Amino acid sequence: SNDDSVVTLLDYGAGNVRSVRNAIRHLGFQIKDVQTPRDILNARRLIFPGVGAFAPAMDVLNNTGMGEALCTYIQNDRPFLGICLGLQLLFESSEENGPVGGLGLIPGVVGRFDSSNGFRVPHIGWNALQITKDSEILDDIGNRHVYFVHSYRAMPSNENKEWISSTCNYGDEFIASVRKGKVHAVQFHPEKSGDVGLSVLRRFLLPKSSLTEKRTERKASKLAKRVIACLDVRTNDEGDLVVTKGDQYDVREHAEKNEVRNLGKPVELAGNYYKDGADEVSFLNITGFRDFPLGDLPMLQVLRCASENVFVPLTVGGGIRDFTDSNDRYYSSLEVASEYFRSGADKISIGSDAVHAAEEYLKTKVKTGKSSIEQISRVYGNQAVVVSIDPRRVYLNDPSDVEFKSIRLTNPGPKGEEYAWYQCTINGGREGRPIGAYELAKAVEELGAGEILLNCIDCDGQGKGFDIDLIKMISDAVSIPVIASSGAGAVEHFSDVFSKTNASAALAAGIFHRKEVPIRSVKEHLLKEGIEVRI
Ligand code: 1PR
Repeated sequence: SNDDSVVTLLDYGAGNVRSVRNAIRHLGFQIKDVQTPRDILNARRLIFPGVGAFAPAMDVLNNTGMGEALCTYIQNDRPFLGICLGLQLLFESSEENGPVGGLGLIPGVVGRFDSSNGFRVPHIGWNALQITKDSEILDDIGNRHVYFVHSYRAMPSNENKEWISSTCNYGDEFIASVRKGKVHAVQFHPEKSGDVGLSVLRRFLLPKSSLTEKRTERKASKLAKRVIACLDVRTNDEGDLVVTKGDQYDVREHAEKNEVRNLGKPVELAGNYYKDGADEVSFLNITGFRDFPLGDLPMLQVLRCASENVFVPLTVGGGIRDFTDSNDRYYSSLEVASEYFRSGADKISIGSDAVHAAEEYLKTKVKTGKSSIEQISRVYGNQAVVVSIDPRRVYLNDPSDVEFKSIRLTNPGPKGEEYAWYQCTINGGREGRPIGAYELAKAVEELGAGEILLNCIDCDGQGKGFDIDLIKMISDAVSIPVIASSGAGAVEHFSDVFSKTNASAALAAGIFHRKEVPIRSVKEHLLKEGIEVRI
């Protein structure tokens, strides 16, 4: 093969670089994997998508001699693109479980975002850049948003300012990209930033002459509110994996045959939603609590296929827990999650098992390190662990009737009840548990969840709007991002949830599947209402 079409990839095996691979291939390039330090020195161009935590990554680089090779390669001004941790490792040190020494090529310390000033950590989502110098690979970005997901960041200083090509604002002004000669690194994820991200990769991969100059206006902005399309997936009675959608979690047709509602094919719908402007796509394997997900090869196949053409973050949930199969083979929830990550997921979502873990934690006040949330977040980072809450409203006349946090309702209950608490459920709403959504949210944040997907069984599929009372209560209680879910039926419901609560994202299913409102219209409406979105 022609050398020009080959890209060398440094994947030290710590996590999911499938999306980077998919994006490179999508642009028509072949990948050569680094096996030895020599492969780094011989690369024509090198992409280093850092994944996982700083310290283990540095251990691998130091123990294999790759770190030294990387330093030589970069000091010789050879074409390099670092992504996310691949940017952070270039600095002197990081505070992540540290201080831990880095490659030391750029002056500065990588520190944690400060959540005390009301900014949620991790910084997850679409943000715009302030481009400070000519950086070539960023030339198509203009004021469009790119996707970030991280809890640590490097800050601009006098010592490193010659490196900085763009910054971003999130509580602090932090370094979004660096560039010196042919060496580039970005804190955001070009492979997850849709078209604009692919253009960054293209500009790095293609020699300058083959690109047409394109400059747009540069304006900084703030973190965009995300619009997420959700695909509830299950096997129908014929054994095919279909996208389905319930009313208050009931997915049966209630016609003569009582069959599972079939709204289309998962991979196809995910591709459509990506093209229509979804900021993320979620797959929930809604019968995962029954079937062992690693036995669920079709779902893994769905992820593999979807991630080839969808260049925004993918979340998958359903059945993530420790499991012993019929042959007495034990699988940890970490193994289950790892299989999902390898197949193309960027985040995994835990429902039922998070409820068990939170109940246990509240009872014992001890973090055992053994829960699925703890195991997975330790290896893949908090940002990769979403907890899906499936609460049901329980009406009350008097808030002191329960030990759980209750709220005064904006709209009283059917018997005029003025209060409610939100009871967590497991197994797709089939079983109520003695814990409220508020208590669960706080507990899972402490255990290491990086985001909360907040459903509401009462509102699911009703198209009457989100449960603003619930979403306000939860998004004010935690400092991790909250995704509002259940009940969207019109564009106004999205502006409502963003103007009345601190939700970071809104997720919907039925409204998109039934093609009532395209995602694009939701975004246009939000923009018109003065809410920051990625267009
Ligand atoms: O418990 O870890 O195995 O995870 C199971 C996952 O599957 C959980 O995230 C749970 O929310 C989900 N799930 C289980 N049963 C159902 C069901 O519908 N019978 N679906 C289900 C959850 C809720 C949302 C839905 C929104 C928006 N669906 O995902 O997409 O409510 O819908 P709308 O916009 O149409 O109102 P585990």
